[in-house]
Amino acid sequence: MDNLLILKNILNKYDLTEYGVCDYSCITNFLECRNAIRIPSDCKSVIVIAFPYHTKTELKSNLCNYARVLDYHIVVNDYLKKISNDLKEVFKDYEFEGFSDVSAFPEHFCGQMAGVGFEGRNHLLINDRYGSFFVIGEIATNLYFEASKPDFRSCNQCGLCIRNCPSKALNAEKDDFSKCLSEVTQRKGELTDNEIQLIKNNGLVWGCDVCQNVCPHNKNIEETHIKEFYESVELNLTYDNLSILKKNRAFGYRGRNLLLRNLDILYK
Ligand code: B12
Ligand code: SF4
Ligand code: SF4
Repeated sequence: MDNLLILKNILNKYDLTEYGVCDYSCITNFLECRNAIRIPSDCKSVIVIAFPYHTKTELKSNLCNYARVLDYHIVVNDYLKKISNDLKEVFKDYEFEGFSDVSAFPEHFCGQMAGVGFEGRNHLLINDRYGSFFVIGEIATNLYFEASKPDFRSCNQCGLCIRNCPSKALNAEKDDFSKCLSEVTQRKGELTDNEIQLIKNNGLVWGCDVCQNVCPHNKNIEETHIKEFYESVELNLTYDNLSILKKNRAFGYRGRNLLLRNLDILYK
């Protein structure tokens, strides 16, 4: 059987339909990451997979969408391990190494090259089925898979993400992600008065989804079918559930003090 068909059958087993393959040789913009040593030395292909996480609730929340569900690093890496094991059973002589987020791969770029989605002006990758509400996981391998067709479509360039960005990180002149509310909520140490006000005005303890919520490509998208996500929704981080959520949410790694600081900004 053809390599791609075997891959398709394995991913179908996990109901993962939005994926593609990017040639390793086309990646020149690697990020600095301690995990880089796990990339197979004779790597040929990168299998890029979209993991949708939106649970479509309209209720008010003090967390961005991905932070309302089980830590995607745990969930995605678990899927990637299972998929890698399945692949290894068929292709015994080859290596398969999974990564997500904590990765030397520039995941936007790899996703675009693998045809998983196109780049939005808000810097997020947009998929026809799930909009931009998915995280990316990839498997690097020294087995050659034929590369997918890259997705060079453009978003509709309506400018809504720029006009609504609360921190002006997205800017018609020049974007500056050091201002991004998502970045501010995870920055350790003292925040400036403006940054404190930004957290207060937006009512968010962790992350920001404004540039996704306003995007027309996110209308009528499908919600997640990944049970680890839809079964674990917790809308708010509170003083009471902090100890529990710290253990299994993507924000846990930043530590209790930072989360308490953000809660205090909002509620004290
Ligand atoms: C650092 C980081 C951040 C930083 C900086 C973000 C930034 N845009 O620079 C902060 C903390 C602000 C952040 C915030 C968020 N992040 Co983040 N982040 C990352 C991380 C770890 C590295 C990104 C990076 O530094 N890339 C390197 C720089 C050079 O790339 P770049 O700025 O995107 O630019 C390159 C290309 O993308 C391209 N490019 C840039 N812009 C454009 C535009 C067009 C039109 C085209 C064609 C190309 C292009 O050219 C550049 C040169 O190579 C990635 C994971 C990873 N390993 O890739 C996740 C990642 C990008 N983040 C992700 C998410 C979900 C978010 C948030 C939505 C989380 C939230 N809800 O709060 C926000 C969204 C903010 C935003 N609008 O981008 C997801 C994106 C999923 C998706 N569908 O696209 C990723 C891929 C993690 C994952 N595993 O899924 N993030
Ligand atoms: S995540 Fe929020 S602050 Fe950051 S660019 Fe998007 S809208 Fe702006
Ligand atoms: S809000 Fe408009 S400009 Fe921004 S990413 Fe979506 S379609 Fe593109």
